Amino acid sequence: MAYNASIIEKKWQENWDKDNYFEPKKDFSLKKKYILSMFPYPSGRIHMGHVRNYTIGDALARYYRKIGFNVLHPIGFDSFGMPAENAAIKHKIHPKKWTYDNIAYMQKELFSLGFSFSKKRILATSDPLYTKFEQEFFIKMFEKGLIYTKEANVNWCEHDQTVLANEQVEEGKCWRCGNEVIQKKMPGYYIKITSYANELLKDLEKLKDKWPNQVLTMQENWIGKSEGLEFTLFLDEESVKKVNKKDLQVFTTRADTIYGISYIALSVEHDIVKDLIKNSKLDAKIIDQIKIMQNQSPRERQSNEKEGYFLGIYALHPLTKEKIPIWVANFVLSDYGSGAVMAVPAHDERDFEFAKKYNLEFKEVISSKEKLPFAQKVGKLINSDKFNDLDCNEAREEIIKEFEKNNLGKRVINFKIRDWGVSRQRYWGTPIPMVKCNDCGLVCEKIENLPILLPEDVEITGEGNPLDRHLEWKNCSCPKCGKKATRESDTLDTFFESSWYYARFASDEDTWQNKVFDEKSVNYWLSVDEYIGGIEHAILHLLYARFFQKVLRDLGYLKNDEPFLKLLTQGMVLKDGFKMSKSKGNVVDPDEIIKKYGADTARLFILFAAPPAKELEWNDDALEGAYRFICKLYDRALNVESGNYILKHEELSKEEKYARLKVYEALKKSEEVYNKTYAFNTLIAACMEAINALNQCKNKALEQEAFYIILNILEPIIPHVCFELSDKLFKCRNFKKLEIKEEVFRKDSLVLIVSVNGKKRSEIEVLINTSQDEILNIAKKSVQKWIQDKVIVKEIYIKDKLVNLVIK
Ligand code: ANZ
Ligand code: ZN
Repeated sequence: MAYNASIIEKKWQENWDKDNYFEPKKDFSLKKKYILSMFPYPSGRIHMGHVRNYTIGDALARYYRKIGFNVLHPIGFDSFGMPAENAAIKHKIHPKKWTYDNIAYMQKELFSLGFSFSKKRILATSDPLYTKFEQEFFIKMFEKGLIYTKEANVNWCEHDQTVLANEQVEEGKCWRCGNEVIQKKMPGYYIKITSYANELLKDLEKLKDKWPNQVLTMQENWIGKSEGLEFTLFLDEESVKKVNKKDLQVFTTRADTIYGISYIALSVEHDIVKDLIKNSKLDAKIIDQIKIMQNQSPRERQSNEKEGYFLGIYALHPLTKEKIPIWVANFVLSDYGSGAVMAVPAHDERDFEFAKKYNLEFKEVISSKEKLPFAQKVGKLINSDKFNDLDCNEAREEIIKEFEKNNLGKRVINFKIRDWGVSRQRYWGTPIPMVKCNDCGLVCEKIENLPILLPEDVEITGEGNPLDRHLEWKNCSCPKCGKKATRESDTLDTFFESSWYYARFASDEDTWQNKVFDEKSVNYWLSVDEYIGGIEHAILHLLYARFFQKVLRDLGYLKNDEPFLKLLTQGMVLKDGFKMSKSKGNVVDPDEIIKKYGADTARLFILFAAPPAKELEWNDDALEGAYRFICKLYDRALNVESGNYILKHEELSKEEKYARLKVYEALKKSEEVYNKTYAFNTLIAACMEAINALNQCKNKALEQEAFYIILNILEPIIPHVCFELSDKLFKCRNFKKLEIKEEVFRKDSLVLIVSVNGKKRSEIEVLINTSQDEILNIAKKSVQKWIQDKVIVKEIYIKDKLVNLVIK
């Protein structure tokens, strides 16, 4: 009977369904594993990246189930977001219909791949129940002061007509559509991720060696902690008259270079700059130039050539009281530190370039043999008065202390991370549950009125937010005073939804209707033990979710500090060297592969082609190869005879012993791979080797044992065919943890070194258990030509290692 994937796969998928095979057990005394692959956006169809993501997760989930763990392996859909609206505009189909049709289709596709997901815990983040609890979180966070509104410059994508969070701007472009992002002043809701900056940074230590280093470093840099001195600079008398200000604040991480200041640089948005412009204290031409810079995005300013203008005012050096010129410069960020830099061109590269361009002074204050500028952190201070000769690290401390003692400044910690703006001016999202009342101001919706759902009768044109035009929905009564009021029409950033779905999954589905999390269940299942997903979320989702876990902990909902104990970031799937994508026109449709070869082939290929973290280059020949391997496995296994045979290791031939060794090597490898390295490709290779070695063997008992083990090891990877074969051969549907038999690794014979007068002359192979006398005889024969005519004065035998003959 030839291998027929479609019949076998359909049969086993039905069997698994019937038996609720993959539902998590509700017995919390069992040891658990929570295996989660990042949930998909319902874009329409699944792609190869999904197949890879879920195959890796599924292999782990099936492995842990097999060795006795209670496994939670859920799936859902991240179903709010822009593409649904874009489809609505393009195809005149309602975003809700588009989304839920896609979900239905993709769900079918996912289950056709045999993924062992729980079917009882499927959710979509656009479901009313999900919205209800999400809005509850929003209100709890607002009441706790973790959410606030402000009008600020935001990142705006003209193409998508919406605001973007800082994390969603990649190299100045929109993370979704790639359009250049512009700045726009707008009101919006912000979440205080900054108040968790320290903990988010500190807890990265808990993830060390469990998350890829690259991800940890990216998060560390994004949070961007730096410690330094913030001090007050006083303006000289003349300048005070010009700007009506006495002083300004400066932040430096290099207090040790304080005697090297040659100018002060202010950002284009600094109050002093605005003041000078307002009061026309600058040359009209310069004002025009500054205004041009003000209208540029921070990114544009940074990437342009260094540019600045002298402002005609001076500050007094805090220690020497010398006059220092104050400039405005495009390289100074307005929202970092205090938007002002003490420039030390001798030791800082940016300051150096600027000083060179405008012919400003250089003052060297750290001795070094290198050429300027050297942003070095070693060396002794020079030209620094009483701090001369101190090591610069030491000097940094001493100078901060001096400032603190004289009340001139203080030690501060600055973070680069900014609060998370979550307002989106779009329809297809979770409505922000807030109401604006003329009398009461901003009021939270009442918890008992949740969820506030989207109205469905909207017209989506791509212009403006349809919720703004839907007056019936927008006009409401104030939850506090009952008078006429209006709803907030912005919706939430979809990353708000994806920040807590993992915790919702951990809650018992029987309680989903009534509460967001049932305590026992979430305390048992969380944290996620293995999280698998794309590196593109290194900051974005993975930072937001870590933040949410801590917030939900502090609101009393959850217990742990971190959501994901281990993280595996899978590499991209490429074809012809490029990421598979619709726009490149190089996609391979998983459905086609399943139709032609079956799900098991797709899964085997994906795991065999590359280790999970590496890029995977699509290869049609390798896909064929995977298919042929499964056919061979199928044929070969069906030749294994049933019946009771007892395996006696001693009675196996040399080839058979070798084949058995290969089988057990694969078994050993499987433990290492599933528990530690995830190098499934090496495990598959080991199984292939074992099957090849078995080709030479006739022993029926050995064949039975070998195929029992191989099917067992491969079940997490190619489950359908393995279930089919084990059922046929062994009437077995439950794979068990296997034992490693040491006898297999025991060797029959030994190789010994034979030396004469300490010099190696030959090697001999002897059977284990050979007597010492016999060994000496064999050894002597092997070195005949060196010992003939000589007298052996001593025979030394070191067990299992060597024989040495001393001759005269
Ligand atoms: C003097 C100095 C000398 C500096 C030196 C560096 C090297 P991090 O480490 O990223 O926190 N700085 C301060 N505020 C700034 C702003 N708003 N825009 C641009 N640069 C700003 O960077 C801190 C350093 O960046 C500070 O230390 C300051 O320059 C500059 F050899 O002060 B430093
Ligand atoms: Zn009111």
